[in-house]
Amino acid sequence: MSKIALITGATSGIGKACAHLFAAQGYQLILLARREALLAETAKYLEDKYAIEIKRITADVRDQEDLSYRLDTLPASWKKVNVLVNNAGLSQGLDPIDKGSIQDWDTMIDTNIKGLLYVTRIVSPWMVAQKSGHIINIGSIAGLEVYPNGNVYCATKHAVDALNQGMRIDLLPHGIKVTAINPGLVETEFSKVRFKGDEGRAKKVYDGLEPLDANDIAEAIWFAVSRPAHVNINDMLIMPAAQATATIIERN
Ligand code: NDP
Ligand code: 8X3
Repeated sequence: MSKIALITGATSGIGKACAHLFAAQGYQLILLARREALLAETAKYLEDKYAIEIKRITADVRDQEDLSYRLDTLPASWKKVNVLVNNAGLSQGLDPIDKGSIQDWDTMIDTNIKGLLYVTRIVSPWMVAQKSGHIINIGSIAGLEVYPNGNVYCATKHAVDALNQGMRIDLLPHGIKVTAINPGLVETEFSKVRFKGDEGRAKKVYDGLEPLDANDIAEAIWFAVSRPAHVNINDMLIMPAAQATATIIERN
């Protein structure tokens, strides 16, 4: 059987670009996200184009019980996951700490930290049993720096950075590689989601610069995954050429 990659957040942006790239490399895919119709559309396109098999998991990474049920009931042959891309994540709002929405904070913490942990807790024992695997955690420049009003989103991505390091230590004896991919500005649905559908505000984030696109990040993920067995990329920080730090951006 071909290699298997499980990609969370596969309906859009970086996760969807990864699904396309891994499919092109002949991987069988387990694609997970909440929007069933988009998941089905991507899966059908890739199955037809690359003659690969795809399992769709319509699930919310915050719902531990449902997630557990859906992943645990996969056939045994599909649990031989070679690559897990922990990508599902989001930002909600951009407010100072004294004005932040508690609901936004809960959503980010539950998705970016707890959701990533829930998926990892289910899949990592499968990798331990087979004594191999590669976990790719999608962090961010926001996990290495803190910017004004980024407070809770930055905290969740700092947590991803810590978890990435912790996973690497704990899974080292089991032959499992762990890599963080930390992007700067990537134009996806991310800002539309952050600003709750305000397309004008979302577009302004990328005004006057050429941001990364989702495929730039998928290619970096593929680079990490395709290294020889004795090489691990611990982490990678990838920025648009016009962005030096989270806040220093050259706009024309
Ligand atoms: P998108 O909004 O385009 O994609 C996010 C994906 O995550 C969607 O497929 C969405 O699917 C999924 N998702 C969100 N919440 C959940 C949930 N509760 N359960 C399951 N799936 C979920 O954004 P990006 O592609 O940009 O974001 C991907 C990752 O990259 C995130 O972790 C983000 O923090 C990170 N990142 C993004 C950067 C950027 O500038 N865009 C820069 C640095 C990091 P659905 O809605 O169907 O569930
Ligand atoms: C997404 C990049 O700078 O909007 O993680 O936080 S940023």
